[in-house]
Amino acid sequence: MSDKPRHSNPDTLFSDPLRAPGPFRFDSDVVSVFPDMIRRSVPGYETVIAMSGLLAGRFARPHSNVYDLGCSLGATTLSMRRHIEVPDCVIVGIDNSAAMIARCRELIDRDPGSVAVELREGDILKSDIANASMVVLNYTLQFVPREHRLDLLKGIADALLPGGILVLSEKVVFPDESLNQLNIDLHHDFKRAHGYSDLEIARKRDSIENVLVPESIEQHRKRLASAGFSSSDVWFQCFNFASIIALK
Ligand code: GEK
Repeated sequence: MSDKPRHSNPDTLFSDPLRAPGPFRFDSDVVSVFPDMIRRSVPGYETVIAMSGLLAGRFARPHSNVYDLGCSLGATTLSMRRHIEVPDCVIVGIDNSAAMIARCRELIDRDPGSVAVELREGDILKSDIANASMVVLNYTLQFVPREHRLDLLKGIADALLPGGILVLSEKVVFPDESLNQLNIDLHHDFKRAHGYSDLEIARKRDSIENVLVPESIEQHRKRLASAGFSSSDVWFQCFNFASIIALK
């Protein structure tokens, strides 16, 4: 499976102690280092992206749409494109960062895959989602204000065809305080092992606080049930990063 990370500049965004970090934004600076940043920051990222492709191979239906919500540079879109074999299936990638979508377009244009890909610059809370056999939210719901999460998931459940699937990957918190702290510490060990300094880790944490709002696996599963999904469970977890599949 060739789901290797594509070339990216090394992420040094938080290495300069004299630069005030400010709240994290998906701007052109982040875009230029994004593949390196996410691979070194999210334990299990490459596995989740590769397995999203396998899931698409199984769940994509002919004459339907497959959505990649918060598609960033299209890693999930490209992985799914490699595995979808049914006719007349369109992958719709949506992201509200203009810089992300512009770069994503270049990468998709370069990809030889034959499955149709439609990219939209826009807010996933306002996007039309319909006739879906599969929807993926890989590390995106955590950036959506909590008060809008249920409505978004209800819209996804309504848009899914019978037998459709949602893949929801998130940073998570744990109800048990000791386990929560252990998983945070292990995540920081993971980042250190990938070359981030303690200063970079601390500055990124300050910058992303209040922008990325994680919830527990229990909270996600409860919300998925309220949104209309008949079953859900974790299929992958590494420290405080988990991926859930939910069936309509
Ligand atoms: C990957 N899925 O490589 N509407 C549209 N896009 C949004 C919104 C919104 N309301 N909120 C955030 N985003 C990707 C990684 S990154 C995760 C996803 C991370 C977008 C935002 O612009 C960014 O591109 C993406 O969601 C989150 O598998 O950086 O930790």
